[in-house]
Amino acid sequence: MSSNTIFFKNSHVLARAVRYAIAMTLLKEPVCLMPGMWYLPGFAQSREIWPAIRQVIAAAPLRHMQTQRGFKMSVAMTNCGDVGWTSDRRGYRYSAVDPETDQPWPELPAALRSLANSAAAAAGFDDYEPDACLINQYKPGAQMGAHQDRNERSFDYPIVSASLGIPARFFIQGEQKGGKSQSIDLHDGDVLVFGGEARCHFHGVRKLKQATHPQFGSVRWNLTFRVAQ
Ligand code: MD3
Ligand code: FE
Repeated sequence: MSSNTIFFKNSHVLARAVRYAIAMTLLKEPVCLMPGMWYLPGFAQSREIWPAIRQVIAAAPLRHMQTQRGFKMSVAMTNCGDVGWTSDRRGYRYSAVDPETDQPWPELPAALRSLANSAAAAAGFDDYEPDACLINQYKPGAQMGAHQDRNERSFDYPIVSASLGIPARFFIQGEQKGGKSQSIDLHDGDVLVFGGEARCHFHGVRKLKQATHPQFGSVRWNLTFRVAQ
């Protein structure tokens, strides 16, 4: 019997883990999943960037922002960088100050800047210098409806997204809202880069299922790096 034989009752679950491990160890190159959308499985080391995230949320606490229609978002958010994404009854926009404190957002920590820069470079975008990083915290039940990110001054720069903690199903449509969705489950460390024609596609996150991550517990974090100004 070969040394890599596996007998296990839940072999379908295990097979998924093994497939993922193989992808992580063999994929040295980013994968293009659709024009402009690059998948870098396991690119981010969540343990290495966690201190930077903790430092940001200590200075600018997570909050559930309101939509223009007055609904509370199920995702808790904060920002770091020169500007931060905020939403309230007046609408959404980038702001140089945290509206909760009227103080500037915390600086973009070097560990986060370097993650965004190296992920963008791996996907073929050189000299990526984000000026904003939105930090999203999802707990089971949280979701993000289909939307476009169009508040940035230019769409010439990619958006880099890093996921930490428990998995979530990300979906992406096209230029039209409600078009056919394509989905991918994002796991701890997975990075996506959206440039070119994927930059303005509608996208969102399905309702988060209960799960536990050994480091983060029942939480998912998502960092989105943007060139906003
Ligand atoms: C495709 N965040 O913060 S990350 C967002 O997982 C957002 O928290 C989701 O959508 C999350 O705006 C998805 C992937 C993502 C982010 C921005 C994009 C995909 C994108 C912008 C344009 C196209
Ligand atoms: Fe988005």
